[in-house]
Amino acid sequence: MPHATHILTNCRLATMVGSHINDLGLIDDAALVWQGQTIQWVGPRSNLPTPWPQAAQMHDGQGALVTPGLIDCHTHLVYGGDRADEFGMRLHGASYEDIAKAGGGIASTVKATRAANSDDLLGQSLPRLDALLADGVTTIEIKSGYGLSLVDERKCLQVARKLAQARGVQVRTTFLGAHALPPEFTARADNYIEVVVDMMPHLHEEGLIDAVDVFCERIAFDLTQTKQVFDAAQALQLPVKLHAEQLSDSGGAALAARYGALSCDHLEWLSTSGAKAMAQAGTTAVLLPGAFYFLRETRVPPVDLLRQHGVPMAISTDCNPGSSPCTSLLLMLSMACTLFRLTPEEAVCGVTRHAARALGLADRGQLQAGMRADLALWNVPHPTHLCYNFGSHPLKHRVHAGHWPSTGD
Ligand code: DI6
Ligand code: FE
Repeated sequence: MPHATHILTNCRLATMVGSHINDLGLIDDAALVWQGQTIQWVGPRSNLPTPWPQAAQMHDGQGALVTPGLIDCHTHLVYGGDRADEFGMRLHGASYEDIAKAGGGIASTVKATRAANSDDLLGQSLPRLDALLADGVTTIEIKSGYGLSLVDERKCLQVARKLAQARGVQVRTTFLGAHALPPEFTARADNYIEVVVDMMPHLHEEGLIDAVDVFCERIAFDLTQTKQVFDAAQALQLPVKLHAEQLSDSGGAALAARYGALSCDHLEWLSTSGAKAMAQAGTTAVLLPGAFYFLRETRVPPVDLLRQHGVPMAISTDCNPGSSPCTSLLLMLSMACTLFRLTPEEAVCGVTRHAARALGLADRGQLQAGMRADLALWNVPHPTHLCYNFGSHPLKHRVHAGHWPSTGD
């Protein structure tokens, strides 16, 4: 049976298409046509060919603003337990790094994640996913990294895939075996990296890995260890990304750029040479204002430097229990503007067009013929409102893979 054709009118489109990397591509009184899960036509309603060649279902946008479905390109959404106790400890004076060094931090989430079975993990992760979907998210990246053994990493990646089946959302999985040193490898980081390298082909063969990431930091893995993981990824033709320069300038961004990384993420301590290397390699910068806020960092990522070198900036939640227990991508838009001084145009492009790029996905993040029909319809007049109001819930409808929500959705 041919796929149904849909025509949406009475709306303002923010297509994110334009000659400048941060163009909103606004079209007033627009029409958008899709068939199945693919956009066929986008433009002013007055230019819409009529009658449309196929019978079509008509949808009244009721004056909504329509953007591409949002993309949360950096999350650690699958984990067991929480770290509210550590939040309390930090308010009593301990630092994030102190807690990590004392065996808390990521290690405590690893313990809770290992103890949970798949169903528990799915049950704990679904409400977090649902909150993101209620913010108009249609694609989400989920990293492993709280299992840190073959069975537990597999379990987390499988849960990530199951989340996609449970809800109308696309999930991209990233293998972050090199997130932290598991307790059984204390003082044996090099041995653990060998284990990570060994896990990779198995998980890849099972179809569980779309990209590979490393936490390159003084409290995690160094440049040499990062390189070993990247070499293994490259041998499997898997794209890489990196948690780079979050707490110090470790030179991770330049290394990742040498591997043609899709993205370098965090980047508060990024140097000029790191930014240049990213620009040359076409690597996207993923900024994570939730982690900056929650850890009370004071050094903002060098946004002017990234602008100067034309490095596209994506924005994401970093949803995780330790440094960003956040499930609102819209809140990140507000924080990216207020804390990092991004313009609203940059911020909205950062959760659409540039977030797609950070995941290596060329078929979404913009509204134009040939792209996926992933849409978010908003009860606001202009994209700036998505950044300006914080704590509000302006989503009207979410269309994933062309599925118009039925009444009551
Ligand atoms: N950087 C982060 O901000 C998170 N992981 C990482 O590599 C923190 C994860 C956690 O504290 O549980
Ligand atoms: Fe992260």
